Amino acid sequence: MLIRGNATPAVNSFAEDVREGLGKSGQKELPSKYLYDEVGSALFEVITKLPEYGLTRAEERILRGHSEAVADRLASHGIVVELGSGNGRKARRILEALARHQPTTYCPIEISPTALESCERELGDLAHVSIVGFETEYLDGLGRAVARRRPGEGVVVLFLGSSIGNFDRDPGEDFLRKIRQELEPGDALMLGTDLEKPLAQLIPAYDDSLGVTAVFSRSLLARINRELGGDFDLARFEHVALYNGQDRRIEMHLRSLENQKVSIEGANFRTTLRRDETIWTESCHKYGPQEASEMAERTGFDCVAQWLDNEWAFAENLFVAV
Ligand code: AVI
Repeated sequence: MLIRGNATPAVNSFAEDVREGLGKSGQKELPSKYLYDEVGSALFEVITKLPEYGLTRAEERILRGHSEAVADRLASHGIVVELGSGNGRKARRILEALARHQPTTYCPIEISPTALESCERELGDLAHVSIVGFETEYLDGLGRAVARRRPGEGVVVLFLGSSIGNFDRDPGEDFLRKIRQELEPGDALMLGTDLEKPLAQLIPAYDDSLGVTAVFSRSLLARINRELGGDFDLARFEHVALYNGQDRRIEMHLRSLENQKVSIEGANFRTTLRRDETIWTESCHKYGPQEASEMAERTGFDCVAQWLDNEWAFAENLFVAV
């Protein structure tokens, strides 16, 4: 079942966000959420398969190896809500394990109807699992999924893939607090956090040899051209992934290769870019292994378990709402 919500950010708010981000007097920026339209999400799916990007495979190994242990701790949790499920593939092991204890409802939350349809295709064969997808923003969907709980039934929220890392640290914790507000004590949150690692490994993960991440980043300019009537010449921008050691994050930027003017008719906006000036498109924060339990403590959870991958520094953290 697919329940539609207020998913589609209005063209107006896209235009407004673009105008605001590119109109800044200092560092120009574009909100990374606009990278994940149908085209960007398909490109991100390819990124997850790249040899340089070990994050997704690390998380899959952990989930494959430890889903039974998770399910044993969460035996009364019959509702699984995944924030940003993509095609739902990562939830399979957890759902299989939980459904061995009781019938389970899987609620993927996505702004993309195509992703929700692939969840149904990907997971429709699971015994004792019913799928109720919500095409809406994360917190709206979470509230609606939680409202389906029966008396005594627990909820598990999956926020996987280190998506928390795409928030700045303080707003990320605010978001965890908002998740907590939707939950009851004893409900759980599985939170994936990508860990700090040597730059020789980290930089290529965000600047791969095939250039897929560069295309992904530039796809945001193509989206502005398509949806807002922009005239970005994509060939005049180069993808840059740099590590900000103070904030412990990868920053993805698009660097202007020359002095240029850009006009975005649908946003009623014009700007100029100097040669080497950048547009900041995404941040990917990295964590210390102990940082998740500190975040849990500050946001109303207890980190009751953590699993690490042996090949790629990544942590899957199990939080329980206190
Ligand atoms: C979606 N998110 C967790 C990815 C990351 O690693 O932060 C986004 C990404 N951007 C470029 N490569 C991956």
